Amino acid sequence: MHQAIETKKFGELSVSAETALTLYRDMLRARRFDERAVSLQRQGWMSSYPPFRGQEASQIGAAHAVESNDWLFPTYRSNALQLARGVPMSDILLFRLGYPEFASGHNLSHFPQAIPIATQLPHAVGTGMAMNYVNDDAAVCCYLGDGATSEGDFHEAMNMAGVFETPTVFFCENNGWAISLPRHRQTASKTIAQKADAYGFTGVQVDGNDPIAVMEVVSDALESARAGEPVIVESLTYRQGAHSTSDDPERYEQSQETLPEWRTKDPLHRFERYLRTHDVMDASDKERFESEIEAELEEAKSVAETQADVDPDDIFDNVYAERSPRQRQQQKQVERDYSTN
Ligand SMILES: Cc1ncc(C[n+]2csc(CCOP(=O)(O)OP(=O)(O)O)c2C)c(N)n1
Ligand SMILES: [Mg+2]
Repeated sequence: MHQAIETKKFGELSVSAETALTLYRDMLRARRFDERAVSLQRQGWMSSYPPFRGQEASQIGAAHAVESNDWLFPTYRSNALQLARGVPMSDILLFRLGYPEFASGHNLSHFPQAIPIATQLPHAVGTGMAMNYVNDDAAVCCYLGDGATSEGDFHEAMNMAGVFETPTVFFCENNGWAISLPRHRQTASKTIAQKADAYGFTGVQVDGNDPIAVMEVVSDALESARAGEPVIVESLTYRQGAHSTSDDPERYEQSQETLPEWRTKDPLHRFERYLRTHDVMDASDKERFESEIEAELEEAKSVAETQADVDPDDIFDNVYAERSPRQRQQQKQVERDYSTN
């Protein structure tokens, strides 16, 4: 039953030193962005933020595998992925401040972050069907968490992808948690990858703390998807921080299953040690990256702070062609709330 599952673990350096250094830089950049975003939220700068600390290798590895014309379907936790894909830091900050996505006009085959769990998956498969209809060789990579695999949307999307042979890669970041629910309470399946068996395609597990392994596995998966065989990649990673800045993991942490040490180790520190051992980078590279990233963060914050105030009325746009009576009622309520503040 499990022969469709392959496992790849941290191995030999199989990419050029230049690529490895770029992966490291992107991971460091994502880590510093995440730290700054949490700190800004704590200062009251934005109302909430979902940290991805611990998932940098997984997301940056996956971002480096997709081609520029491939379609991405991210979630609220995919900020590292979006940064590596070229979405400016200021766009992500502005989105958290309530502005529409991609305020800078970034437009690289990139769907908005899905906040409702798993709703992006049928959309991703539909986009894959569209690629087949128009004979476009772009593949579709959609991102989901372990918790999303309990949703009907996940199973419908997997089923359609298998039947219609859509060019879809399901990249599942298994970070051990769906808010306070540990992975072993989410599904009785031994692995998430094996769920592919039921839908007639391949499932692969990868060490999500190894950016090179993730990049290779996702590249292979995309190649297979382009040839008409979808793949689900289960990236074994770990959420080091809280689910969101409104969450307190100390209240449920003890319910975690026992995870092996490699799983909970810090991917950024591990990759840095690995690159230094292989003489791919030294302290001066890191210093240079740190100062470039700090300048970029400052610039992004000031871009976000100098935007015109967001118009609360925007939330009613792009829902229906014409506002329904209920929406008009809600709109009046918003107007009243804002005028009294
Ligand atoms: C349809 C829907 N149901 C419930 C929620 C509330 N919710 C927000 S995050 C989350 C857990 C998701 O866990 P997982 O898919 O593992 O992603 P992670 O947060 O770990 O990245 C839930 C249940 C939601 N956003 N959408
Ligand atoms: Mg999760």
